[in-house]
Amino acid sequence: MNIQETLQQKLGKEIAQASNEEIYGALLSMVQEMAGEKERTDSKKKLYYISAEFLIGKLLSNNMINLGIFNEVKDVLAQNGKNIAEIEEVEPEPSLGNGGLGRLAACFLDSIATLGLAGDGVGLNYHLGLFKQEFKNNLQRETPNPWIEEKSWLKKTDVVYPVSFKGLNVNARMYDIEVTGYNNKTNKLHLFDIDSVDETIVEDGIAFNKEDIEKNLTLFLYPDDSDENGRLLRIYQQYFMVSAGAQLILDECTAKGCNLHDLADYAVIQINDTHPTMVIPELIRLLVERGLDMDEAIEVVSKTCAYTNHTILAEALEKWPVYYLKKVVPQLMPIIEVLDDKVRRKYEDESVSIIDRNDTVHMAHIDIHYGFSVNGVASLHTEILKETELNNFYKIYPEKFNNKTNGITFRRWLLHCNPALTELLDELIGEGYKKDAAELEKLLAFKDDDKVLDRLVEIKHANKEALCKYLEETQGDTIFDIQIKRLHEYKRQQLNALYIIDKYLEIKAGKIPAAPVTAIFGAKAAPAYVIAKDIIHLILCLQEIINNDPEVSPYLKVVMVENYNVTKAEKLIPACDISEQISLASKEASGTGNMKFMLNGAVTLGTEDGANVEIHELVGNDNIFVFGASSDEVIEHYAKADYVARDFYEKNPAIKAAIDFITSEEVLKVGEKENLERLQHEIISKDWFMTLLDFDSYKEKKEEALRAYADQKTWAKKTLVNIAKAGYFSSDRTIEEYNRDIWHL
Ligand code: 26V
Repeated sequence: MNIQETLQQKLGKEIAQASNEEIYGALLSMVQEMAGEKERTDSKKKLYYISAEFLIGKLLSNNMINLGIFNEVKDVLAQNGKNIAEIEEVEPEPSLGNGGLGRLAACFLDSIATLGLAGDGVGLNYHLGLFKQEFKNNLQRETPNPWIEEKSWLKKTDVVYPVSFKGLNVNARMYDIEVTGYNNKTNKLHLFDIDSVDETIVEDGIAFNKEDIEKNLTLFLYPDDSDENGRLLRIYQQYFMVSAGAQLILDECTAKGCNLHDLADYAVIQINDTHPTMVIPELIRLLVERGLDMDEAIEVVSKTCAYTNHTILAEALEKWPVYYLKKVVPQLMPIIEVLDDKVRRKYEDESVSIIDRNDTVHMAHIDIHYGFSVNGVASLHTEILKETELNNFYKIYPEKFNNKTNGITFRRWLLHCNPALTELLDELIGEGYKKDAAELEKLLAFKDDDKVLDRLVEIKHANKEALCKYLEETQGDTIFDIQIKRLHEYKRQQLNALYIIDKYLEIKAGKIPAAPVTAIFGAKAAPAYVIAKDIIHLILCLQEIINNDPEVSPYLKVVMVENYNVTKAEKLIPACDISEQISLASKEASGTGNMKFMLNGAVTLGTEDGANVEIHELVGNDNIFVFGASSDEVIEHYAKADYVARDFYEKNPAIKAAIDFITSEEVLKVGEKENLERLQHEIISKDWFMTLLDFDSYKEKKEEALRAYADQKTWAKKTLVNIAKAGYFSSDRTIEEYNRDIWHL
């Protein structure tokens, strides 16, 4: 049966007669069957990628691309008067992730399957996911994000594992999502869930009874942890995930003939940040239960587990009070005590202990002592781990530390989101780059080809028009300057906002900019992160003021996209001219948005931070705009505690004017006094992430970029070089390195 016939059979009617919803349902079931019939990757040893987040995005088009049927389906639909883009819109986006860490896990699953490696994901099936963001009165409001519908990619399985908490026994049921490789076999994403979860306990935004574990366990990703019950719930979730995951791993290995003494020959577990760290003591516990002695169990587990660090921010490095662990998972405490004891007997240095003097368990320390590999996610990040943040561990275990610079899957972030650019590349350099991303460099041969440069400009222009249509914005011919990422002070959306105020004040004073700019933001702030929400408030106020000011809006526009997610990123990234990557140097572990923008022909305006450093090395000085203090300088400022924001405020008139504007009459008219004053005070008197330190150099570089844009030919050349050099950032390359150095599948 061909695709047309299969679809009509599933629909029970002609395609032309069916609604978009019906067609989506038929396609989903067809694709699921095709993926299910595909051969599974299999080998003696298998990778388990355990992660609290998998930010997988919509799956229909991606799966059709990977199965090689996308174009055929698109044509069949078109012949029947249906538009694939409208059908894509019917699909809800799975809400299983938060930011870069979760999206990275999703890109990795795609590459693991594409490379034909045996590797499954293990995580949780959050029913309401990460909150949905709404804007009301220029403020962020959080609501639940239900995404699981009757027809879904989730397949309920009969696999159920018992999980015991103190005074509570529950069952973890496994749901599976097929992970299709590009022209290859398939793997699985296993998501554990509890049958008794009850969505109706949520009331008033995202509030719910945090103590009713049987009903709330898999409701939300990162439930509010500003009180003790919230933090306990996080521990319940983490243990539920790793206990079920560990049982699955042992079952699968035993079924393949593993005798548990040789577990490391059958399984390797990649621990994605510290959320799944309890898998280490839990596996030890299960192995002892199944007959190994404690010392051997510890050794076996240590040969099986590897840890990835995704941040150096102290507040994100998880630490749990012993007292919490005793309340939720008392069975793990004796094991964690043994692990701590062994460390203490070997190393006097208090800073590497697992349980500190305040009876707090440092999760990352468990990973480093009892895993065989520790990796950072970009070369600067790994260097900082080795030389500064984890230096005491590096001195003990230099052989464990390694770098794996992040990557992105080109199937989603080029083939799917930018078909016009894909078509041009196919025509110019053939299709080899889809499997071997390094081949993108062939594009450099066209660097001086005016026709090719014109085509690049046309494609960008069309993508910008498509974005405007999607956002229901009018398109003037402006520069699209985009900053999309989680809202955090270290990422410095506030620096961008201060620049916008500065520009606004200049225009009001009669200084007309050379080129009109549209500043686009997308960001969610964690519900309990007060200053982050204040920054969103400021940006929304600026949007209202500037866009409604006829004197200013012809030259400057602000667009804050509501509920930024993967689907929106797929529309925003291909339309971008300037990619804002302006974190305080040393703080952004890698960034992956920076790579997606580069691949789609945007030019980076960024600090020497995370993978920006590697982008800079690849494209050279002419094709990137770099500014700001270096990571060494920043680290020194912290060490000396000599950065004083107020000095910049008092001595720099442009900075002072921009900061004063935050509580000006104009802003207070559309905003909340309390929020704006709090933010202003924070910037003047604290500014922990040194926004003001980089203000002048940011402004100067941004102006340089805006001027450079005016010369369309030279600009197009920059975009071409960025695309051509992006091959290094394919997650296929990253996964090959993980496999070569860590997994050995
Ligand atoms: C930590 C915590 C702490 C408790 C509250 C909830 C929560 C949620 C996430 C995290 C870990 C954040 C780490 C993270 O997302 N890092 C990002 O990882 C990306 C992939 O490696 C990388 O590109 C980004 O630079 C890095 O910020």
